[in-house]
Amino acid sequence: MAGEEANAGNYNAENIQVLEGMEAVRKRPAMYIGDTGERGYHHLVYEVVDNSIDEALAGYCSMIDVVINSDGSLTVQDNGRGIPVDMHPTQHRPAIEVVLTILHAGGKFDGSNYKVSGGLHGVGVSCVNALSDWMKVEVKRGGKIHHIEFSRGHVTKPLEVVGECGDETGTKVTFFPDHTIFTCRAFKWETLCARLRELAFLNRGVTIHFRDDEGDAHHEETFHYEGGIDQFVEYLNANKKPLSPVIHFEGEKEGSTGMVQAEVSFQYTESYTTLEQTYCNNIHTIEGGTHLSGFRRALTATINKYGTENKLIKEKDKVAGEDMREGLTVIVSVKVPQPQFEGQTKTKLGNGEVDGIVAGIVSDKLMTFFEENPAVAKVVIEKTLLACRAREAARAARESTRRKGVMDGLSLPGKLRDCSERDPSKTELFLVEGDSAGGSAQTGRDRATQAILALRGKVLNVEKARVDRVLANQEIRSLITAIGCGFADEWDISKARYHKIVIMTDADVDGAHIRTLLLTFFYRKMPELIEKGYVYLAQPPLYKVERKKKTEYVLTDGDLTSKLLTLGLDDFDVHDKDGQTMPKDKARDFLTLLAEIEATCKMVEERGFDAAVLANDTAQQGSGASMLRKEFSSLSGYGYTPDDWFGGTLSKLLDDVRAHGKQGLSISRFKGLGEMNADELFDTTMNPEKRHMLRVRMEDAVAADRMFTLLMGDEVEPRRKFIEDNALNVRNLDF
Ligand code: 0RA
Repeated sequence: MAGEEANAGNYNAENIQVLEGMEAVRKRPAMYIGDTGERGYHHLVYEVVDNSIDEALAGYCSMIDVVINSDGSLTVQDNGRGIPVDMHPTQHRPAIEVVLTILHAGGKFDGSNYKVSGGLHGVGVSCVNALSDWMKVEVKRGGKIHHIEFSRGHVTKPLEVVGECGDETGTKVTFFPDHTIFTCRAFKWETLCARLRELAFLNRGVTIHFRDDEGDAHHEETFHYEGGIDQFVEYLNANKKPLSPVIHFEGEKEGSTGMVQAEVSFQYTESYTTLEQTYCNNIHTIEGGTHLSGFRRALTATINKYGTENKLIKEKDKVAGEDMREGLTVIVSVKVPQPQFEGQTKTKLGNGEVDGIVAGIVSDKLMTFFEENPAVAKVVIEKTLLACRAREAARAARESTRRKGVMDGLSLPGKLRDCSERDPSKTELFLVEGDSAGGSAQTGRDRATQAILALRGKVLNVEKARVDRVLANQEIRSLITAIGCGFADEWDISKARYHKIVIMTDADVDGAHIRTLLLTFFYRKMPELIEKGYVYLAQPPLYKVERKKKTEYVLTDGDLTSKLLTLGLDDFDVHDKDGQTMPKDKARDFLTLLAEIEATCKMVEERGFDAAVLANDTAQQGSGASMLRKEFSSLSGYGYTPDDWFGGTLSKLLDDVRAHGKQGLSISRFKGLGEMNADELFDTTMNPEKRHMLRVRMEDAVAADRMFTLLMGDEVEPRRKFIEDNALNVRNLDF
């Protein structure tokens, strides 16, 4: 290894410590960063950014610049104090080397301020170094620019001064993850954006600038929120109708391990859902914990007290905490010196004293707020009472059906065609729209392990209904009973009757709508099914392609094009602008690009734009325009211009090759699942040996919540805009 060579000849106790630490991380990367897939890969970035955030929290840094570089590496630059570069008193090496090569040495040496952030694993930037093929660090400090390089955690270029910087200070870390360790290959813009935006909300005033220089996309965003978590709440509620202003409280109190700081920000909306996002030291505590329980306890007690004293809540109203949280969006953010994380995913705050600290801050201030804003208090309590009555009605309805034996799994819904296997880890439930597809699925299925539930008509939009209406809906009752876990208070994941619940809908607008309604239901009412990875989307083929006696099924339009082009190019030569024959591989790439250009032109023209104008005018905005320009810039790599496309030369070439590929083929497009016969449906979509299914994952709760309120909520205009903005991503749908 390069690092070992650089240090060869002067091994001592410290070198061995470094060697062992870095090797330990490389041997068991998952133990240090969670996993070596997409999550771990992005986690590297968070570890580095957290150090800069710490500088900001300590009051020394106002700006953080993150760039995905064109070579796939990533740079984080800040204007903090800069990592110390002087000799370390006991390690006899520059301090920066110690910080970057010794595990857990990332914290400040002087102990003056505890390390506040630190990602989920809080392992420090030395782990990132150990897991990077290379890392380059530049520090501006004491008037000089210092530079040092590493490979896989070992120094390859010792610290040296490379220039002067006046009174500027800061740290710039660039690293390239080691692809022999990670299975992920690239940083995702959306993933990093979500976390950087969240960090900017949580650390009011910090400016985080983010740019993507990889590929042709060139995204760029700046996150800066003077309003901090108040603006976070506004962001989350962007598509909901507010019932109250955003209310903000903060305070701090000495705890057993040092000063605990807490801030909460919340707002009531007309929605029927609750969104509670909690953080400790900038870490999203997905499983909640003592900060959340403290907030809830104070909210319940204060609303009860105010409501009773002002005769808005009567003795007979049996309001529960959950009633008071209907339509509530809240952010709780605490800073705790020595946080304890518990729970299955170690994202539940355990420090007991935080409950009382948060509750104390909220109760005092909320009572004063209600007294000063009686109109808001009244609206909140009215909503609470409505939620309470709906919950009571739902419970009464549930009890009466239970007496009739409908909800207890003893009597399954009549429409369910169950399987014979009883071990849920081996069984699958297919949710199908309509009777004709249901019929094919029933006949084609493997009766031992596959159950079918045919849903008639549209599933209720649970985003717009209170719990009593949800439970009154027949399709939803069938779903609840078939799945077997119960509902709300009685929910029990261990009773799931299937560990695969597969949404199987047509690839058209209606199918997409039903799929969204079902996903909304699962996300809002049975989120644990999604968290556990039990929910899947079936991927039925769009086309049937027959050649001679052979039948093939094709999943997407893109796959069909690619198939036709491959067949078409078999005995068809393509020439470049100079008349030279293109090699087959290149010809294929070229024609694939032409097919993309064709699809994009069609898309923008359907939306009423002139593709030729969009392609040439760089002032034109919108995803269609930039995508087209990107495609034409790739085209210039083959020596062709947009005019060659719009003039017809290239589109004719594409048509010719495709027509050639089509010779002897018979292609039919499936309009819906019902058009497939039972065997076809099983072979292409249900057979575990051959099918393609997508597992639904809860990647980002913030993004998911916003999307569901956007797609299913009341506000029409933002929904229209969302669908228009994303129209390019839904080429497979029959719009
Ligand atoms: C150790 C000590 C000090 C700062 C840092 C590390 C530090 C690390 C990183 C990583 C990225 N940006 C960073 N900025 C600072 C304290 C320095 C002092 O006391 O002057």
